[in-house]
Amino acid sequence: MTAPRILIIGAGVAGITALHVLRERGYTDVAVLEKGDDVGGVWHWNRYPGLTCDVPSQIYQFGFAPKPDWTRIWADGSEIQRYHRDVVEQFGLAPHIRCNTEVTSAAWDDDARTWAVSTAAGEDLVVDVLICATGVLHHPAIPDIPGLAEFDGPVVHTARWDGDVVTDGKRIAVIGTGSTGVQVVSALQPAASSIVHFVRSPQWILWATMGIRQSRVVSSVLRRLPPVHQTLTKSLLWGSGILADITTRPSWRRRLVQAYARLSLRVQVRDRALRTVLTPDYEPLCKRQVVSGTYYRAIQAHNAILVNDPITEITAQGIRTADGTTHPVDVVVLATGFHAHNYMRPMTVSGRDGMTLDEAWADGPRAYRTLAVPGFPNMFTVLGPNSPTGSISLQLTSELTAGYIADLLDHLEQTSSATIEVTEEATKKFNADVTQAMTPTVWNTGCNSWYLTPNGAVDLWPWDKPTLTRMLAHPDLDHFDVRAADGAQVLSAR
Ligand code: N01
Repeated sequence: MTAPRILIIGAGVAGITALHVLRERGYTDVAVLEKGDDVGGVWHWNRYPGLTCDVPSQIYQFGFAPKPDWTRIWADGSEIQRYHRDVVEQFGLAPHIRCNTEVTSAAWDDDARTWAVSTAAGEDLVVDVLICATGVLHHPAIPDIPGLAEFDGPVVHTARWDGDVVTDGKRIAVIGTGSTGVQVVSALQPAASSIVHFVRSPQWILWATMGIRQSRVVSSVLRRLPPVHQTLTKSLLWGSGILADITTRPSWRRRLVQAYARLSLRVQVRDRALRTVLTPDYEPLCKRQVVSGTYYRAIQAHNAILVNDPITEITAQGIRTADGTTHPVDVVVLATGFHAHNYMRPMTVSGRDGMTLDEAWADGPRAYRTLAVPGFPNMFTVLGPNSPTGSISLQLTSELTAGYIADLLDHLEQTSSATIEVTEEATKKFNADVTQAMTPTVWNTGCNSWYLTPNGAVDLWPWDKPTLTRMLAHPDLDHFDVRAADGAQVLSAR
């Protein structure tokens, strides 16, 4: 295959990376379709008050687009979103990206060996290669609470924040205690009339001062001296690699971080009864770790109430809990997370012999090394199943994955082949290795988190960064079935 027509779905971190890498590798016929009206993915969709990235900005950036002059050590959502727009402009990616275009279905045509793609606007496209960069935390989970639709005021999910909703001076309810719930409570509490935080499961919260500014002097030095900036970034990336070690294998370092999480609660919450309510019944780090320097102060403020009684009903005026209390509120904020295992669904995807993705994933999402699914030729995922969302840089992972896909496409060109599909055997072996390696991870120590698929598997990368880098460095062509245009198998040269 020469000059394949490539379609990338999604213009978030994964899609922007894939587009840039493929262009750098000489692929010019690349289009990106994006459902939203802007690039940025989660950073476009999430605009709730207090949105901050809890990964240091100097490593929350593309390797190909270093930014020395972040204004904060941990940037807020709007600065990260501006960075994504700037990268798209700076690298000339904009002409390839079409926003406001939702892909609704993609079907593999066995005869033509192409993908037939349809959009919500009724447009039909034909491409040779499909890359799904559709994100993980994208589909908001709306809780099934009786009466939610009857509430007589604004109800807003954090991932679809409505800037017109007034929260200052209002009685606010926040449901959910993940990273988002903790950030939004901290941000809304100071100006609220009252804020009630409904905590079904408390989270361990690591104390860190998130608001530190990066001084202009530092920005100027990093801008003028790229080697210094590179050294800083490399050091931080090396340090962040420890997170993968801590989470995937028991060690003294894991115990140290866990002790720090317990200490963070103990030191900041002196009231014994409140501390008991805020103490989770599982190990720190088991869920996606929450980091905050403000939450414990906010929840102890005079206008804040923590409620851990289960919610039974939402009425027109408030939220009722199992003990019979009704908490009157004006605004309900749902910080209730995402359907994290949907990936490209609800798009209808059908592969070879008409097999749908729902059928292929009937037992939960699975892929080969996060990026290919048997039965779906010439289709790839970036940040697909078992990606290291809990431990390793997603920008790095996206770059490695895109490079790997480019290697596969190069192979198609070099062998004049038409299709490439990962084998069932290699995928089964990879998934068996994942299951085995997941045993000693902290995510597997008995908490309920969005990392778990409905059938209880941990949908994360169970190894460290060197393993990720090695597995995504170059394709093992023996794990792929390569075919010529007439369907004849093309054997690997090795
Ligand atoms: O979502 P979550 P999130 N009644 O799934 C509760 C990333 N992120 O948006 O634990 C009552 O973690 C649910 O309770 P329980 C980060 O990766 C990053 O907060 O199921 N409660 C839980 O407390 C993060 O992990 C940043 O018992 C209900 C909460 O809702 C990921 O996004 C910032 C309920 C959902 O927590 C998701 O975080 C923000 C119900 N019916 C987010 N249904 C950074 O800083 C659900 N809950 C990078």
